[in-house]
Amino acid sequence: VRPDAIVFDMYGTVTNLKAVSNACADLVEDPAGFGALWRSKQLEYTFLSSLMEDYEDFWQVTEAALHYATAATGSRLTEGQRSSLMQSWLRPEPYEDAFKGLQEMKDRYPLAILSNGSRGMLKKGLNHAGLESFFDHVLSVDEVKVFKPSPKVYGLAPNRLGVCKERILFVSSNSFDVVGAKKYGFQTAWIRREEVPLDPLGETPDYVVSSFEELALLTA
Ligand code: LAC
Repeated sequence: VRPDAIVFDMYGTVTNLKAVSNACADLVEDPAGFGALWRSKQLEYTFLSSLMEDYEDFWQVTEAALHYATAATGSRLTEGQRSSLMQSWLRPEPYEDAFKGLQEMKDRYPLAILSNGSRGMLKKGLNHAGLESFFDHVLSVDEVKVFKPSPKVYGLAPNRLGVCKERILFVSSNSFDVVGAKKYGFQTAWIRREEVPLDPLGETPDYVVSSFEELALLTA
């Protein structure tokens, strides 16, 4: 596979959510359940916000989802604790294989991030993860005020990179994201970080890989 550029999803793909899990572990009774509910509501609210055409950025959506998860689980959190849970989103860590794979791919391709994250979250997050220098472009949905999987979001990449969509390989661990990216017209690779099935919607991804090292080999 030899695309002209590779574009990556951020959360759960390049960086993990360990800081979020750790923050939950310190503050709530059932951290795994709480964390999963928080993440799923966060994504649900992105979809709702897009459908209602009433954009609130990823930080606001994440905060709303945290309020929901807190209320639904009957957790008691002080304002300070809530804030420390939110701050954990600004401390993403790179997956180990992502760091290695990106190092190899960086020499061969222009690389970009295309994420639901707000500009501020992405800037702080990539800086914290030590990944800033890997990416030629960091594209946030903030620019189009709608979330993935809107084609308007994916359309940011060809525009900014100056590469036509068919020549871009888009990589995400989030099933809905690869489905949307494929529908838009990218080549797609699903990085299967968890034992979950693919959403049976739309077309299947062009490639399924288990790590960034495998992805680096595939694009060598
Ligand atoms: C992102 C979410 C989907 O980074 O993880 O866009």
